[in-house]
Amino acid sequence: MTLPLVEALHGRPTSRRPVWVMRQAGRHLPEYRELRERVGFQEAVSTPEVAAELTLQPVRRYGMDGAVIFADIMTPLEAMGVPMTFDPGPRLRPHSLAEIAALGELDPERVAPVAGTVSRVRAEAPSGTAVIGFAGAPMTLLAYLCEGGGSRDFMTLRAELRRDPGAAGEALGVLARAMHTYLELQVEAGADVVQLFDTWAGLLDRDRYGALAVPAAADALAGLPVPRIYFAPGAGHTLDLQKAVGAEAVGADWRLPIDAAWDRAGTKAVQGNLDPAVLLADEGTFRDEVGAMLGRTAGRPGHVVNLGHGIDRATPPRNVAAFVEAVRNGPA
Ligand code: 1CP
Repeated sequence: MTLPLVEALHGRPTSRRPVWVMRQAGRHLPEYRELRERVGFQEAVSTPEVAAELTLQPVRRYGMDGAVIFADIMTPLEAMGVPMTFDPGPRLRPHSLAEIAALGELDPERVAPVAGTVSRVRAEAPSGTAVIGFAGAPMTLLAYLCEGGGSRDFMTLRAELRRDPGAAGEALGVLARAMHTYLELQVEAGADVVQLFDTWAGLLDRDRYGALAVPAAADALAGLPVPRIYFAPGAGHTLDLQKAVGAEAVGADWRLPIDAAWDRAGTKAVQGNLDPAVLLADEGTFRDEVGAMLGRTAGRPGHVVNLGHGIDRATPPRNVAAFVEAVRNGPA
């Protein structure tokens, strides 16, 4: 059975436009919050039965074309020996570039629970639903490691990239190799698609983005035998550089019209790009915006419908259902 999500990522025509939502397996869902009252975040990620259940909750509820594995971009770093907690975002000790380069390789055994989740989800998901594996892009992982957690502007990262670009390149190389291993493992376990999240790379200027973030992301994705999505929100100023990552698709945030973002990137496929805030509005309002977005790519195979970033946790589930229905009833 062909998967609409996979077909679209190859730029081939599909009978329906595939749709899924970033952060769909999370806090906007009452069934997620109910389960998380009993199970901590890290325990959920490292228990394949629980992680598979959380992955499948939104698929059952909405009939999404993609099931994104319940884990975090920081999960493989924990497996590489970086202690952290989640509150709700990751918190860890700030690391020097030399310490990051010394993290070495990822031992696949230590991320075996994620592989277990992937194979469970592949076995349990509806046959037309693609299983989406993912990793954090090296630059975004470097940002969390240098800073010791989330930050509005990741000033430490931006300073470190200038202080010692050579050491930054080495640290990125180590992270790229580890994420390549991690993604390979997910593909072997049954992932049909992979996505690389470069959430913070958009904070960089074009020079550093092109010289450091792009080659590291390309190395993480090189040679994987499934279609690949590269997503760097807030990075419209680098869309023309993103093609060199080598992914079949780029993710587009909501800041540019989807066709403009797609043309700038010049990739086979594009994913996005409704503003997540739209789903907080009333249904009449967002139906118009969904229609306008679909109209911009009508008749052009290769559009995977999604939001321009993760779903907001205050989003009413009925609006997500209405969004999926509007896509299904829209032009192919
Ligand atoms: O309390 C909770 O429920 C924990 C919140 C949470 C969840 C549900 C975190 C902590 N991570 C996750 C799951 C998660 N994270 C998924 C799988 C579920 C899905 O997508 O449906 C994925 C793909 C991620 C990826 C992720 N984690 C990104 C990249 C995506 C993006 O939105 O740009 C980033 C930047 C993170 C870091 C992170 N982990 C958690 C939080 C709250 C954050 C972001 C905020 C911060 O940096 O502090």
